Amino acid sequence: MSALILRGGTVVSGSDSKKLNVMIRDDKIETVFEDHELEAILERESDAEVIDVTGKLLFPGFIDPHTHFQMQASKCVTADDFDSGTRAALAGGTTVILDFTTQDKGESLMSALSRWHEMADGHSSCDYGFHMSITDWNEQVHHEIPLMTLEGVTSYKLYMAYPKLRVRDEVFYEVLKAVKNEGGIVGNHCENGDMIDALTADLREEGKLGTEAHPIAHCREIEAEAVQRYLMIAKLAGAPVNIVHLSTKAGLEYAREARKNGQKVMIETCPQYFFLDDSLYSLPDFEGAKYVFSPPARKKEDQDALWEALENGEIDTIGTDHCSFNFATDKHIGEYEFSQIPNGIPGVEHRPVLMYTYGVQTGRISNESFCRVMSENAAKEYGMYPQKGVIAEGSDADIVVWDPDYEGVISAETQVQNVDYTPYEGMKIKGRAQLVFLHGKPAAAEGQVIAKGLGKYVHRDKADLSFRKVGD
Ligand code: DUC
Ligand code: ZN
Ligand code: ZN
Repeated sequence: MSALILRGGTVVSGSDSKKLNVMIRDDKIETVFEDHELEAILERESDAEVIDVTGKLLFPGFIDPHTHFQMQASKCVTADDFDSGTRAALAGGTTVILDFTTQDKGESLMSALSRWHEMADGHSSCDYGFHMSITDWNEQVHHEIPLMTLEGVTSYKLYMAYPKLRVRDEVFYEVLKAVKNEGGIVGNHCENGDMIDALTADLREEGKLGTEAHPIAHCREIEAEAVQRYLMIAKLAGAPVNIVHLSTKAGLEYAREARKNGQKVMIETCPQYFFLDDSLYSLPDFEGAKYVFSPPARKKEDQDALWEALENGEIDTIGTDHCSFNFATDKHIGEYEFSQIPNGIPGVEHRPVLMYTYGVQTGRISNESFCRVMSENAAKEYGMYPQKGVIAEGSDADIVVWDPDYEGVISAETQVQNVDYTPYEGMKIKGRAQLVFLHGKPAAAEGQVIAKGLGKYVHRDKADLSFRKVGD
């Protein structure tokens, strides 16, 4: 098979950026080389296709470690399934998504995993893997944990909230110990479910049923206490932990303290916690429902704390929690009471442009930090490195040719996501994925998918958490 050469670009990794050429053969990166080698290589590879990417940045394909595609809520299902969700991801430069497989009560983990494979296999345009959400823990499920490792599942999520999903603290403790033995990692939805229920009951009694009640029922203390409790359980279990979708300054401070005391704590946050605030819940005409997700959008003080943490390298990964519900139909299920609004927002398509525009272009983070939180760290934490997360010899040829100068505006009208709004409507962006290679093939260009259905299941290995040193 003849080679493909990307010539003249700047290859970005988590540690540096260098002007380098990249040669792809079939689905792998064959070599990365300097200009002085170009002539000899072109002579040897006389039938190679050469694409000039001068002035562009080359990033390893982005990884979104947090999506919910084709997720069943109590009265509806998400607008994006694996078909549209992975196309939207790819269009924006994301070449791997990790979705949440959720065990039903009484179900085996194997059965839950098979259901997710059925939804995703043959329907995906970017690569995908699965975290496992355990909702019903027992001895049989315990024995399935090593089996999950063999199936390529090394990360888990448990919930402290949501009646159908949440598990008791002792289950957290048991799962943390079992997953630690497998070299995996457990994430937690850090919200105190009992207190959400109690505050919701109070709000109902007071007749406060509009969207502005959502951030009250899910107030900051609800998250902070859950973070603190999770860290205490992890300490007793002697296990590393992942705090997913962290939204508050108070939660961040607990995580910092635990790190200082020697615990291995991974932190994920999401674009919505940088860009959206709780004033949105007071919008007229039920518009606030577009922003009903959990944990909710917070206050400026929390946003500032998260930006500072990102700048300091304290945030490991940025996921989207993409969970799209149409405003015109699904969100209106909760028209008479906020607690009935299906929780979630879209974001899988726009995460790269948002974080690049408002993170890199503003000078808050470097291209290298962007590379770490958008790709490299997730590849390591979730057992995919160096197959994913780096442009290097032998890695999968998943490459984003990034145009740092493109200017545009985010709009639902032009998005690939199959949902009737975007929470980022009208936001200006600078930079975008001009060309996206998946397994060595051009799969998306200028915001549109050009090769559908190339996505494969990523069989993942143990977590490599060495990039987060104990104590930092
Ligand atoms: N939060 C949401 O808003 N939706 C899906 C799951 C979650 O944790
Ligand atoms: Zn969650
Ligand atoms: Zn989620």
